[in-house]
Amino acid sequence: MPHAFRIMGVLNVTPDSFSDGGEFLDADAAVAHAGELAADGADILDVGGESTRPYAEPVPVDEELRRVVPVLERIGGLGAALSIDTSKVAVARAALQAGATIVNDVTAFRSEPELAGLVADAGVDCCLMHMLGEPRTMQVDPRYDDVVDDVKAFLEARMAFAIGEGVAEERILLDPGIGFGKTADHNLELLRRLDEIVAIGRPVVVGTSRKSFLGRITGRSVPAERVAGTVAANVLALERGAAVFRVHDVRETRDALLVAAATLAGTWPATTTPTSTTT
Ligand code: HH2
Repeated sequence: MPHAFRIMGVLNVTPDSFSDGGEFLDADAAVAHAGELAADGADILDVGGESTRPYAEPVPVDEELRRVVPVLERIGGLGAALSIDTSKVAVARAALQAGATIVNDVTAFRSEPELAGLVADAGVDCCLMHMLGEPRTMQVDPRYDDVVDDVKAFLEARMAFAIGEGVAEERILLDPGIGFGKTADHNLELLRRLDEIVAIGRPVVVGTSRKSFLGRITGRSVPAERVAGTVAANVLALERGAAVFRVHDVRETRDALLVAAATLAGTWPATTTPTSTTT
């Protein structure tokens, strides 16, 4: 189906995430928020215990486990698939045991290459994301020859690595890594030419949600005030073929993408029942 999409709701069990740090560090608060995200229409819940914001410090494995596992164990019945946002084998292994079926690695198996073997053996999905450098340094003067060509070549190489480690190609999702070692212009160029990433042939994930380039454009310095900017970016990404939308604001994103998809397709989405034909 053209422009089918899935929404990945962000569940950050962290004290320091850039837009919602500390809000859901407590397991009860995280579980309650997961329920809201699922009720709002999240198809996937992406649980993370380590912030990847610029200049973030790494989190020890024990602490990351302590944050995410108890939450994953309690949110499996919400009807959404569970994704673990981690680069660590030990965290991914525990998360898979606790019900996750997607490994979202912002380092695309560069941080711990053995993670590819775990994904292969478990037969689960993985998201491979582009990042220039690492969170502590990625926003220090990022440069590319051609950002889209460079990101595309990187993703193709990481996909080849994963397949070489035994991951089935149909289990791989790709993500250009909006905001990860990119200027605002790099992010805009990636979104404008997203069809070139889509052309690789795997479903593309986009994570624009509340990110700082939206604040640069709109003048909104508070991340939670960037929802409309997020929605605009995601609608255009849908038109260019993105398949999965990683967002904090599931309800607003879902409504916008349903309308955009219906407009692009010329048919009503199967998931909604129109209540009126006159308005
Ligand atoms: N962005 C963030 C974290 N994980 N994963 C993918 N695949 N794509 C993204 O764009 C992406 C991601 C950063 O957002 P957030 O989780 O809200 O912030 P933080 O890393 O500070 O927890």
